[in-house]
Amino acid sequence: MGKADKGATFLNSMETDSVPPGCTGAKGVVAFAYEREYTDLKGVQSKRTMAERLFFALPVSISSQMALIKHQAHLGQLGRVVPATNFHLTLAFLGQVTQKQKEALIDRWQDLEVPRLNLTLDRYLHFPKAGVVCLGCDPSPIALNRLAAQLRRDAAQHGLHNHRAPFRPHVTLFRGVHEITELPEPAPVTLELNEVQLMRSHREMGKLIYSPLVRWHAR
Ligand code: 2AM
Repeated sequence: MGKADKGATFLNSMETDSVPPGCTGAKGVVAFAYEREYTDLKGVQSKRTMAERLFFALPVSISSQMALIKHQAHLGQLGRVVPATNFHLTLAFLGQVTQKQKEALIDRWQDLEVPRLNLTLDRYLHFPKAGVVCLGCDPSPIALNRLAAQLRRDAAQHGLHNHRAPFRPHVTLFRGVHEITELPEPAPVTLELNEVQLMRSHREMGKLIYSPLVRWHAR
């Protein structure tokens, strides 16, 4: 059975056109990513490597993006506003992934099963170390927890990012927020979740771009 027949949709060709000048790479390989979002990764991003910064995430529909934009407006200038096109719910951050690791990863997750569920985000969260303010929820539904745990365990077992903090579903609204006094009670937003994406994070002309490489749909 071919890869696409098994439920995963591959979106590689779009990626290869955006290799920055001066960067060599075979088709499908993109050569660098150097954002600095999290302190524990400082030092590794500023090198050019034949690896990509990848993560598994759930996309946010256009209607939910609209609701989240209202939350950003409601909260005001807390920090750098995350553009709506970059909204996502991270399941597992993988860190820098080589081409070989990426191929093996996609192979292992051919038959990834995506739960279909509604997730209500009902509280603002501030993660001071990461400097982000998010809309999130607690506790996480069992099906989502299980999926995040599987992806995270697999990543750690294969030499990729090892999450120490527990999974806490959230969509990041602001970055660069290190001090905060109090956050109000939010109006809840319900996300309809039915798709997982393997995402690549990179910069183009200084702009942070998240591009889906593979998509899996709930059946
Ligand atoms: P978040 O905004 O949902 O927290 C791509 O870099 C995405 O991976 C980020 O948007 C962030 O998701 C998540 N991420 C980046 N570095 C991370 C880290 N060290 N630990 C956990 N998640 C991280």
